[in-house]
Amino acid sequence: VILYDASESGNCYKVRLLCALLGLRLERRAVSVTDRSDRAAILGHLNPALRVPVLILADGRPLAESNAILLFLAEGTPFLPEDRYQRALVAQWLFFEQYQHEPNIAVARFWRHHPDQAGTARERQTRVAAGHAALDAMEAWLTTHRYLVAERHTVADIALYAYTHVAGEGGFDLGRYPAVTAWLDRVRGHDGHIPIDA
Ligand SMILES: N[C@@H](CCC(=O)N[C@@H](CS)C(=O)NCC(=O)O)C(=O)O
Repeated sequence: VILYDASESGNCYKVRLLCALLGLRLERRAVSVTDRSDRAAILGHLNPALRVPVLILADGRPLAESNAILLFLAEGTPFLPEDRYQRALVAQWLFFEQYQHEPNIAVARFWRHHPDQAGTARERQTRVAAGHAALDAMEAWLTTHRYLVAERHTVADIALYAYTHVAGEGGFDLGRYPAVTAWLDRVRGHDGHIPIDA
C-alpha cells in the first residue's frame, strides 16, 4: 500500500503509527503541506479535498480522511472493538478529535511552525482556549479510564495521540494534564510504537 504523506502531519502520523503497530509496510510519497501549487495535480484524482493522508490500497482504490483510514485498516484487528456500543464510542472520540481537538491543537501547532501562514493573535487565542477545553475533556475522562474506549488500545487512542503528544509545540502546557500525560506514556509503551519523525 502507498501513503501520500507529510512527515510533520499528525493526521498522516496516525496512519503510519497504526501500520507500524499492525506490521503493515507502507510506501510513503511525500506531499508538501505548505506549497500547494502541485496539490491538484498530485491528489486531484485521489481525494476531492486535496489533503493528505491518502492511502492507496493494493488494488489501486484511494481512501482519504485519516480517521476513515484508521477504521478501514483496523477492521478485524484488536484496534477496533467488535461490540456495537464500543465501536460507536470509538466513533465518538474520532469525531471529537476532528471537531474539537485537531482544528485547535493541530492548527495552533501549524501556525507556530509556519508563522508566515498563521492567523491573527486573536484567532490564535480562540484556538488555544478551545484546544485547552478539548484537553480538559480528555483529562476528565482519562482520570478514571486507562484508555479512551474499552480499557484497551484502539484507534481512538491512536487518533488522539497524534496531535496531543505534540501539543506543546502549539503552546499548550501538558503539565496541566497529569492523566493525559500518563495516558500518552501508556500509548507510547506499546510494542511496535513509532515516533512522529520515524
Ligand atoms: N480531516 C482531514 C485533514 C487532513 C489535513 O488537514 N491534512 C493536512 C496535513 S495535516 C493537509 O493536507 N494540508 C495541506 C493543505 O491544507 O492544503 C484528515 O483527518 O485526514
